[in-house]
Amino acid sequence: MIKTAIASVLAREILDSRGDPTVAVDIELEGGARATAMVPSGASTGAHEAVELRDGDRNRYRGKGVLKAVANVNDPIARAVKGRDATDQRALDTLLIELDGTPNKAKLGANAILGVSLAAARAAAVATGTPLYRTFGKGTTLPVPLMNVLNGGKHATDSADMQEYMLVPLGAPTFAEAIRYGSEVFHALKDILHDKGMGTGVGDEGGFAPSGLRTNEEPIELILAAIARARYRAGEDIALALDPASTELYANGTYTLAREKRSLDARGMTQIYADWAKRYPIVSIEDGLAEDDWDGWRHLTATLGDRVQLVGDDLFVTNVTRIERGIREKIANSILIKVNQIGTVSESVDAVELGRRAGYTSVVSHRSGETEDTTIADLVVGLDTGQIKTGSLSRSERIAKYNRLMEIERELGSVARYAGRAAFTRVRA
Ligand code: 2PG
Ligand code: MG
Repeated sequence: MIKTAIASVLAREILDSRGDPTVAVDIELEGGARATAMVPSGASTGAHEAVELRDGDRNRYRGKGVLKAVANVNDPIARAVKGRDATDQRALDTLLIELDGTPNKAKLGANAILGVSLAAARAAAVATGTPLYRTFGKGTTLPVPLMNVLNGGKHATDSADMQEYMLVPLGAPTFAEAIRYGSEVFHALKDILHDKGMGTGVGDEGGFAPSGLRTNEEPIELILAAIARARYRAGEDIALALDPASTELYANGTYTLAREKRSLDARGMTQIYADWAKRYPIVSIEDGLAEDDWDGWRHLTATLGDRVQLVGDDLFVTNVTRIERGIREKIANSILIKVNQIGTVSESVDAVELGRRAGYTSVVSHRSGETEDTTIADLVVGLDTGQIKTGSLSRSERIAKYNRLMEIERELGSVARYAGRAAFTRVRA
């Protein structure tokens, strides 16, 4: 008997941070090791993501139940993976991909497949007594957190059109200090919003979601004021990152900023980013243009790609085929890594490695619908990508990842290194 062979796999329906159903998978290995993984879920999803299987039965959870995905784990997948070695992630993931047999995991569901892939990784770590991050790679770098302290777009009701305004504490000496910087600025921002009579309720990722913003630039000014109030130096201690999630702003060749009653083409949007990048310490812009606006992206990359990290999220969907096209056509210079966009651990690793060979950075990312699962914290350390995006400084499904990273930093002790400014290879020192 191999102790790390899979003995049983059991899925169940749980709730995510938005109160919508998602998949949890419990795995037990022959030697008795057990682990659970929980699958995240997006709101501003890309059209080219792997399929998230939902039941569609309007009488349960408004159609969002995941009983079909659960059943797919409990029967065809469980039968196929039983007896397989959980420590051979690549072989297991290949088996899952073949069992599904579609290019986008439409048959079994990426939510079913990912639950098994993640749970196997976690169980293998337990069985072998290895820290989870070690099962993903040799990295000892703690990532710079991209902290989404102001939520707009699909993650809030009446806030900015653009989805995410993030703190980037790249000047901190350690990860734990980066968290402190972020927390202090988060609270300073709350005070500023309160003083201005603006709301201090939070959106899906724990950042403030004030109504009454006049422009999409105003959040930047508010955040810079918060950085100053917390006595940090903007650009030196803390830079900024944006995720406009502009696929959501796009229709028929036009980007609409409803709050400003403005419509722009890709060049107009690029102009805005170029102007902001000149006036503000912005080091990273994700999904500055829409998922299939390749021409626009080419222009954006040619205009800003030498100065600003340009991250493809909906553009690349953690999919090597789309990333390969991007590299070939000189589009973007960084990849957002979301495990549920592609559906297995191994394919996520492939995306990072492909990017690395082409000089693209990678940002490991949560989804707006999250759980208490912290696997991505270990993934980013093991893979050594140097950047993570996992939300604001509130809501425990976000904080759980930060707490896990602080634990890893302590555990690594003197070999731990904080990625800091060096993680942003496009940004001049
Ligand atoms: C994004 C993500 C995570 P969602 O656009 O980057 O912040 O949002 O999970 O809703 O796609
Ligand atoms: Mg995004």
